[in-house]
Amino acid sequence: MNRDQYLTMYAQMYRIRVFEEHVNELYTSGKMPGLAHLYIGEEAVAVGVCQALRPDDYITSTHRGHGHCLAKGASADRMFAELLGKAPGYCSGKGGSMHIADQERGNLGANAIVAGSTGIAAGAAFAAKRARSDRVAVCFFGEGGLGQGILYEVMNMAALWTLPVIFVCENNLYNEYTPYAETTAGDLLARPRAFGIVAEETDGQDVRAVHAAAGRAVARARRGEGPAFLLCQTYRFLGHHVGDVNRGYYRTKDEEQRWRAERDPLQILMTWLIAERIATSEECARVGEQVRAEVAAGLQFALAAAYPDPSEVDTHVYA
Ligand SMILES: Cc1ncc(C[n+]2csc(CCOP(=O)(O)OP(=O)(O)O)c2C)c(N)n1
Repeated sequence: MNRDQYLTMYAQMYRIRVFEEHVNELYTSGKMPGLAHLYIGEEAVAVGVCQALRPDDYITSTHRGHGHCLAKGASADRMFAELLGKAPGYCSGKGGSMHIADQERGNLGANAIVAGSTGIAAGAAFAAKRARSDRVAVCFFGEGGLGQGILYEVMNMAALWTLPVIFVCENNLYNEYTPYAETTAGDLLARPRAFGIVAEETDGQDVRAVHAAAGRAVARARRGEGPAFLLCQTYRFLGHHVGDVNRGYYRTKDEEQRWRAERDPLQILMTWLIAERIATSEECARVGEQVRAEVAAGLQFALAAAYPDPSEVDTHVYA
């Protein structure tokens, strides 16, 4: 990895952070319809994985999908437009936060059904294999997905058919308001391994660790060696969704403050870049300023954009 690649990873994580801060503000000030599940705190997972992918590789995403979409190369202006239901949005404003997709960059879509998109990713991997391309498909899912039957059907097929699919489990410790340990038995990595799938655990707050682990999984899949499973240990800094502001009944403020102070993925990368003399704190600050300006301009674009014409209400909604 060279300096530019590290700074790109820093900028991508920063872009997700700032985008989501705006989303939180849009929602709490009543400007955004629907609901949003923020990814703040988990940025290193999406960025570390997507930086190991090519533009023509596929991803599938979740209800907590803004970070995946931005990390795969989407731009903030059209994403804000989508969240606000505006015409220039990636799905003409008809998908919103939980159904955003960006086909041009291989993002086959967010999905509100827990683990629902694992089957779509395996399908994309199957298609890539049949077409004799070396594209791979990544499916992101939360550890709540470990309780869904579809994941096990998909892992079984992916292993049997040696599909180039990488299962990225984002363990942020909570399924909605329930600690995952109360719902999930046994050794998590033993589950994919039971199907013969190579599985690895990584520090989801350290973008370099995620990137290295994802790189290994992607290289195997491209060589035709089949699926892999990446367990990324992470934490969401905010609520399950934007309305989940009083979290005291399921986790403590102390715990949240500890993660923010000690395990912030942006801080971890910046500290390392400075310690290794790859970038100065001023250079990192400049990257942050540029990203802030770009995201703010994207928001203004979306706020000023038109809603879709009412005559289009039934276009793009049926296949
Ligand atoms: C099949 C299904 N069951 C229940 C829900 C309601 N639900 C939405 S998010 C969520 C918890 C998801 O936890 P996890 O998969 O760990 O993802 P996280 O929200 O932590 O990112 C649940 C149960 C759903 N969307 N889909």
